[in-house]
Amino acid sequence: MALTPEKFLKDKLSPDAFSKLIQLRNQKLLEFISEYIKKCNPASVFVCTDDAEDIEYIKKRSLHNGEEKALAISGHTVHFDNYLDQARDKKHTAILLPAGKTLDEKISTMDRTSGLDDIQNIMQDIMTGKEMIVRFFCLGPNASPFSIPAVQITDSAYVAHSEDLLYRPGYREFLRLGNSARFFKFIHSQGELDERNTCKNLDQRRVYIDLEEEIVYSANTQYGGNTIGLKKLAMRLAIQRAFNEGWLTEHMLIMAIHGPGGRSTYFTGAFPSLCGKTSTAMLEGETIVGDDIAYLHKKDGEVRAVNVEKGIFGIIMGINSKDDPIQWNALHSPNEVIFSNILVTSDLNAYWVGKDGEMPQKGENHSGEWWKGKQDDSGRDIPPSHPNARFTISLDAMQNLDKAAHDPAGVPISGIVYGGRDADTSVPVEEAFHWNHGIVTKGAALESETTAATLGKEGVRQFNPMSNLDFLSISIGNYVRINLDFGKNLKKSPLIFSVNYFLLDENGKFLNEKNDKKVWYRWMELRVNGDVEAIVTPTGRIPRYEDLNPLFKSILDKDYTLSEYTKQFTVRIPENLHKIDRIVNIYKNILDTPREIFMELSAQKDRLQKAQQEHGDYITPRQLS
Ligand code: OXD
Ligand code: MN
Repeated sequence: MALTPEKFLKDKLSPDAFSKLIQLRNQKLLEFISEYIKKCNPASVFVCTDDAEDIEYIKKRSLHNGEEKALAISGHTVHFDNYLDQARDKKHTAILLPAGKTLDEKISTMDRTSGLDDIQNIMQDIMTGKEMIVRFFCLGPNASPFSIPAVQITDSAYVAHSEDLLYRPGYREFLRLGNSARFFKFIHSQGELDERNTCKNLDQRRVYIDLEEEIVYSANTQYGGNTIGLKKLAMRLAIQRAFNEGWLTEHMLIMAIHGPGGRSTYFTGAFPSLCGKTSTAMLEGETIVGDDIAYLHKKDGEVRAVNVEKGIFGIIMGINSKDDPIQWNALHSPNEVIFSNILVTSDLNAYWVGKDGEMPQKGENHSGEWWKGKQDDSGRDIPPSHPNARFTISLDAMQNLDKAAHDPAGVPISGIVYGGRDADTSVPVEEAFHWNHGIVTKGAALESETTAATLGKEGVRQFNPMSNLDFLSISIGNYVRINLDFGKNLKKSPLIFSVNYFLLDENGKFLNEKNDKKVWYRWMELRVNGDVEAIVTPTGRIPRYEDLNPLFKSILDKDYTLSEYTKQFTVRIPENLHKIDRIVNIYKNILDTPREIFMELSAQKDRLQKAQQEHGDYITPRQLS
């Protein structure tokens, strides 16, 4: 007769580990853990509670296993992923769907039965000789109606350590909820490792999301975006839950912009990876709630949001003391930081592309021993750090953490921002006319050029609704529909904006500097509070020169000229019309596209064509005011 999970666990685990699990009084949890101990067959199991000594054990294990190495500054470590495991593997990531169910072809899916067979084979005995770690987390603030408890099983102490910096502790949450905990489940194994402690069997790399059981499987990979279950893997599960329950899971930062008289106005912002999301959330003078994933609920007619995380898995390329003083300080102070895929110099310091100072001539990086001029197998120079090299740090180490960051009730949202990597179409900042106009033309129509955050070619313009395409577990049409519906019955709707940090002039030069965004956010803050007027264009409302000029002076000490303003805010009619055609064609092929999409896009096209007849292809703000 098969043993009950309790009996199996009692035989298999140390008395200490068993007692930690049994205290949680959750049968489903015991079943899940015992099933994967049987399957993965680890040599031992460590159950990690929220206690400091358990957490310390994980950190020590990571160093002991060689998954992380200590650097010169106290608390800093470095981790390397395999040279070919440096980003999210979209090709081997799939949502498992039961027979007969389909999603749009832009969402990677797979038949559930074949997917489960495949992953169960891969997971068989995958932890032989290794220690399995079981950890508990809380997605969102502790004891909050927004939050979702989660359990992570992994054989990587690096993954478990990263999650400690990134997520709120969950053992007590499980204790509090007992059998009523509706939790997400994550099971990860890095599989066999090579002499550098990086994954050997990349051909067996898999990330499968089983919506039915709310389990995510990840195997033969170490890169955080593929392995840190609670990050982008949990997001797919949460998008489905949000859809079923009428709230939103978004790829969004949350921050407070500090306007006149010390007022705090909260914004969320959605950007694809490597498009300035973290640097926006970190703007000097403002305060951060979160930089990547938000849950949004409606409460008493108001939109409120929480940061699902409590730390940053940020892109390090380009961080320098002038543009990013807060991150710079945090990365140079003795606190816990895990660097990944940077260059480590012989004196154990971290170097990355875009850091202040001279580039070292040699060191260790994601390719192993590195020297200036080293080339890969195809003859391309290997940069000192990978463009997707990261740092993992707790937000508590940041001077700019917002005072409401851990509030279980979330923060009230007054503005929602969408931005992508767009060389030629949208102006640097623009307000939508109303909720549906914003959701459709700024969010659902978002396009961005691909970046190093995912494997594959960079710089290709891609459709990426709300910057969330990679993480959707429901159809695109349904996803846009819930965003449209979310705007109904609000006492005061948040204003919706687009930003574009990547606009180029006719010679391919950026029209803005990195820090100009400080001004755009202060302008949006003034708009939300009704303090400034705006100019109406066919695509939305843009700032007046007379409002931006003093903001540039006071915030950046810059003399912002009328000619810069005119170049940046000229409405580019042909580019905007082409974009509408591209987006309409996409939505025509999506089954359940809400009709509001076609209505808003067609109205925008009419406005653009009318303006074109009156003013020509390129219309300056002066012509419209
Ligand atoms: C991330 C991503 O790591 O979106 O946040 O790739
Ligand atoms: Mn992200």
